[in-house]
Amino acid sequence: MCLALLAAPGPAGVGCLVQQRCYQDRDCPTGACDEATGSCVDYECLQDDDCGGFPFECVNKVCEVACSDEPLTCPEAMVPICGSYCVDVWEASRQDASEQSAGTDGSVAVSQPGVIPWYSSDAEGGMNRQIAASACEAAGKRLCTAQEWELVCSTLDGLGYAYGDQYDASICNGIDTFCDCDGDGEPDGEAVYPHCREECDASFHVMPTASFPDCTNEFSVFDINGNVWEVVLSDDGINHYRGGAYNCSDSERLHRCDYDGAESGNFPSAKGFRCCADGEPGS
Ligand SMILES: [Ca+2]
Ligand SMILES: [Ca+2]
Repeated sequence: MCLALLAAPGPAGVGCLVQQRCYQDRDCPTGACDEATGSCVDYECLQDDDCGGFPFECVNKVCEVACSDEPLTCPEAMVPICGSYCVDVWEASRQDASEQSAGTDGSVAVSQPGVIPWYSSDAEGGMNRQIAASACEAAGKRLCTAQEWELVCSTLDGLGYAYGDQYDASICNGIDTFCDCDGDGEPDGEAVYPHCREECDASFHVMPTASFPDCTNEFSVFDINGNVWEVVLSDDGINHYRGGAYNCSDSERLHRCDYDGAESGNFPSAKGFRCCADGEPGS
């Protein structure tokens, strides 16, 4: 347990913070790194572009979301966000994917329920922002930015997870979801609890998209937390994955909407994506 000394700013969401320091902005999921002190500080924007552009704007040096009331028409299997952009309802999959197989056709990304998503655990190029972006572009879409992805996950309410602020091991596909704590050889269903995997057997595994009907939010997107990580657009030369996966040893932390799974060595595994698109004004 880490009970004290948390008042000092530090890398957010990393558990016990006392011995930790940040080295760059990506160590601070919701802010910026003051490299002189190694502390996370609130990010200060100067212009809207610093926040990612519409619907994100800079108000008094703080990035805020300013939605449009104008209707936006999205391609099939996508939903409009904030009158600004569209996002895939389901994690991306290959067009020959099935309930049992992720498929092999790497030509185009598809958003569909009930199939194994397109993902890779290969540390070397099995999945990255370039592969994901070109698969999205082949579908007439594009890769989501980090800001877009996080708004889809946390909504305008700034939630920790799509389904709420408290980690619930049974709602999305994480490492605790299939805990068998009563030892009857079957997953315990709604009786699973945070970090049960540390005490009980758990046959954690990837699942077809939309297998968890409550793993969604007001935008009606599915599996934004868990199942497979989702790479987002970045310009710092590093692959950034969001949302956590089915096999994260600390799903409570890594599934968070504000957690940035920046690629490092073999981390993360189970890397997938979902596409965004600009949409068409009007209904
Ligand atoms: Ca059981
Ligand atoms: Ca996911």
